[in-house]
Amino acid sequence: MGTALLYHEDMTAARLLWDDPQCAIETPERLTAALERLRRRGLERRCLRLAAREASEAELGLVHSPEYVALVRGTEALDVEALRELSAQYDAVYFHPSTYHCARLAAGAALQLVDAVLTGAAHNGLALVRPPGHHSQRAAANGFCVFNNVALAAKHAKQSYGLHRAPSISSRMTPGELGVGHGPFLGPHSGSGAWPGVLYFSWHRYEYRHFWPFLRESDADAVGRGRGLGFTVNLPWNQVGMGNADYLAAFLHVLLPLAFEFDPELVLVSAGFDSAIGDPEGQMQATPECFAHLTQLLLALAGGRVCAVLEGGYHLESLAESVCMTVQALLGDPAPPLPGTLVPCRSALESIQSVRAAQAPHWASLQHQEATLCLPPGVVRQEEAAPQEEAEAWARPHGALAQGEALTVLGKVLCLVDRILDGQVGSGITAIPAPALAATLDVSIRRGLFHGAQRLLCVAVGQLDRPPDLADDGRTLWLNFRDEQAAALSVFHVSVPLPGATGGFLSCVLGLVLPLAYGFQPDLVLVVLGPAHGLQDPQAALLVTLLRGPAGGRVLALVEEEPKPQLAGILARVLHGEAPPSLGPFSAASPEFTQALGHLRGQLEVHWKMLQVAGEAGDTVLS
Ligand code: X5A
Repeated sequence: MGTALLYHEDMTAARLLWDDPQCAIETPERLTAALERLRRRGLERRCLRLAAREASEAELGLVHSPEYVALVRGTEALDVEALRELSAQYDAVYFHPSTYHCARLAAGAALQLVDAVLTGAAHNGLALVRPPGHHSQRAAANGFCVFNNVALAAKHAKQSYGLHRAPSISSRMTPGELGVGHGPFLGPHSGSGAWPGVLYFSWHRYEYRHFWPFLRESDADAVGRGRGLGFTVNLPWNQVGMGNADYLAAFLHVLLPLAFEFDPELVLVSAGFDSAIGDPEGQMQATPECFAHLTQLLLALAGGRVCAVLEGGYHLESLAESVCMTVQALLGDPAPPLPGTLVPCRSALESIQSVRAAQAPHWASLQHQEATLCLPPGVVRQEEAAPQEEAEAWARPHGALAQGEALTVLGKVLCLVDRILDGQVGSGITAIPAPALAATLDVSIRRGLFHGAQRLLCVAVGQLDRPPDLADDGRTLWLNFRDEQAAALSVFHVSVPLPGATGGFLSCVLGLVLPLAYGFQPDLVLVVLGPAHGLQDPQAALLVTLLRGPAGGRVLALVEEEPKPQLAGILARVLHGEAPPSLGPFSAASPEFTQALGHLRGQLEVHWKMLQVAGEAGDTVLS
């Protein structure tokens, strides 16, 4: 098990044989640069290497017409003049005598990746392929694409594995181009019923339809038709220069709420890296680390069954780095922090607002608009603890920690906090005897700040009070889920009622906790599951998984020892990078809950910009 990496050297054979500025960026070096960098970083050898096979003509027929397949086959025998003539009949396409072979390998790699993941040979994977696929249509090449690799993968997953419901969500990481409007494929026309069970999400450079391929159906209000209503989700970018905060906001406020509600069994990613900084086609600004975060977020879906297939990406340096980041995340490594302050731009928020409005009728989750274990890269160090005298000194203000087991556990926790902040250990989890939990938390926060954490996020679930003499100086952000009213005592002290329904839980986590966490950029996250925390195991696992993102994986979970001893084990596994279990059937949040949460977000979004979901910020100011 692990991460599959699919590739075949033959896919570097196709190249442009004449002068065509539009097509010149789609070069064989794209693949070699990405692979080289994976090798240099030692990432390739951590993957399960699989040589791509050719898709059969029957398999291509899952999506393409026999006539079109025959036409592409015929290009193998054409001379340069004839190739050039044929290419000119399509928009932004070139054929080469090896195109048919390459395109069959590209499609075959996507199918093989799905096989590897759905048979359990791999957890997840990446297919490094060219030509790309997502622009191609049933009977036409388009935008450098010949066969629709990801559409074929989706059909194959449905047909060969009979995934019960919802086999795939497809998210393109490319803004570069179209992404939608591929005739009957993944896109608005899927509403005809051709693609039941597929949720299609695309973000793409659009610029109010002034960008290639200039399709009206790429806009946010194209949501699918008939039975497919709401299963096409288009997020058009109307300006270039979208960056990390914009992409992250799109995930937190559009893609992930819908995807968790959809609860897919498989995630297919049309991984276009023309959304990365420096790309001549995309003109966007996302830094490579962003792809680690986006991938990590997708891994929280579908039991982590994520299949990424390369599409665009034309800036070799940016492409190679971004591919490495994606693979690192697939391998379960913590994502490096996102550079800079995260503030989504006005235009991105307007796009997010329009897609949320267009999709709201179709998705309950949008209707709220209204035992000590140390984890990678360290070894298990169960025994390690701060010296007894030191633990005693830190325990002094708290009677509950004075002696016995509580003091022993405290010694371990102190050591763990230090190790995580020093980078010797990635993350940790400790079961704490119930009477000592609040005091241990208090001491952990102090120790973290003392040991050099600039910003410490504490997510406390259950009946836990914020340590009364903790300074409200912006170094600690205290988020408490407990059974009372939503309230923001300051922008660094927020209480949210405990959501009962999965929908309420997801809106809290995606719509409040993660935006605050990403905005705060903590050095350390403490997650505490205290008395009456009320979270089901999969909810606790998802919360902990998602909180790995904003703090470079530096998460310390403190869990009440009783009454659920198995919870610590589940959390230990997700901290190791395992996928969390599914939340189970979606249940919508209550209107009261939604309203309370909406009010709270409105109060906080002036300070915490990652909370925004509309072009105009709310007008309630909280200082
Ligand atoms: C796969 C891909 C872009 C075509 C752009 C034509 N195609 N201007 O990124």
